[in-house]
Amino acid sequence: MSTVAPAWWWSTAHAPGAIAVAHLEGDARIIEGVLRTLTGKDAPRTGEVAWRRFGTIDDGVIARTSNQHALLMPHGGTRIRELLDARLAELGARAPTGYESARASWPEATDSIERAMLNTLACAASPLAIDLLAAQPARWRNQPAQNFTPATQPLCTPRDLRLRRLITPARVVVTGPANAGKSTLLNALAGRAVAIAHHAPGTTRDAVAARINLAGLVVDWFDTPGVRADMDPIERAAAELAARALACADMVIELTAPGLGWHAIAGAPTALRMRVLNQSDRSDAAACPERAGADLVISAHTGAAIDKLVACVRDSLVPPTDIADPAPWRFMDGLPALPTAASA
Ligand SMILES: Nc1nc2c(ncn2[C@@H]2O[C@H](COP(=O)(O)OP(=O)(O)O)[C@@H](O)[C@H]2O)c(=O)[nH]1
Ligand SMILES: [Mg+2]
Repeated sequence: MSTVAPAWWWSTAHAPGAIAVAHLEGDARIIEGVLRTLTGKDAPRTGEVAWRRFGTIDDGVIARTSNQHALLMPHGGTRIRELLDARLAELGARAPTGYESARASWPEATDSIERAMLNTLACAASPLAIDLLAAQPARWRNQPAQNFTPATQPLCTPRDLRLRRLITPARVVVTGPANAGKSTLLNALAGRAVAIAHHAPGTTRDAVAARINLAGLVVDWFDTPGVRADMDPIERAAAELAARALACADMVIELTAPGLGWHAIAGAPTALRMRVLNQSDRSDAAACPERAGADLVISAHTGAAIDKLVACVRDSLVPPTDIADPAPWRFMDGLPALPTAASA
């Protein structure tokens, strides 16, 4: 039996009203104990509604909507709410947190997993998340040993974590020598002038970031200033910002152009890496030595192979096989434990 404390929250606004509505949810025997101590009488049975005294605080109606859930409806005075909050806290109930807080937000959902999914959908950054999230309640319900007790141990697989990039944008950091075309590339991807692109070195005096949609995957794209010996204080500060972005990058793109060479830059050890040769439209691009080390050759000016770059970054961060995998996705912490091979 679960010993998780019951959750207690209000679904009416924190303002005076005739009636207020509060929810008590948790293990059936625990909420029955809480209601018995609060009212001095047995809790209503599932499906029943009863009038009860809430100790010396007030009187009102209790509706037992399910084994694990009851609605309490006292009068809607703010003082009554405060006193009930304090009494319920004394009895061990607490405000829902994390995974459970989804319960409060989606009363129309049929169960906890659907509420959690709707909560996540509401804050998912990427269009690619929509269908996959919508499919999750059915996948979790089909798990034989599932019990919906919030798991305390982190049970995320690498796939679970990669797929979370659909919800919270991954960080893509572009590095490379001055004049490689880093700012031009960002502007081309963003479809507008986000960064100043100019052939004078030191033009990017700020670590510019933009949230961009890479064919369904939304990422935070960081344009960094080239590092030079004679940087002024503003450029140096920008370079420090860039170093910080690099340290927590999910992906580092080394960008260069014909004649500028490859410059390996340190970054998060776990970051995915890609080498891209830009300015393929130039006449000297076909035979330049940088071509040999490039994963991809593009032109930020003409747009050549930009669609390939977009697909490549998207599919590296969130592989299509992760999306196609029919296994349930642990899209937030606190979801039920899946049966392991040993327990299944
Ligand atoms: N021919 C050509 N020039 C480019 C391309 N991308 C950028 N440039 C030019 O290269 C210069 C430096 O570009 P910028 O984006 O400021 O480079 P950054 O220093 O890496 O940010 C500018 O004059 C751009 O117009 C490209 O694909 N082809
Ligand atoms: Mg620049």
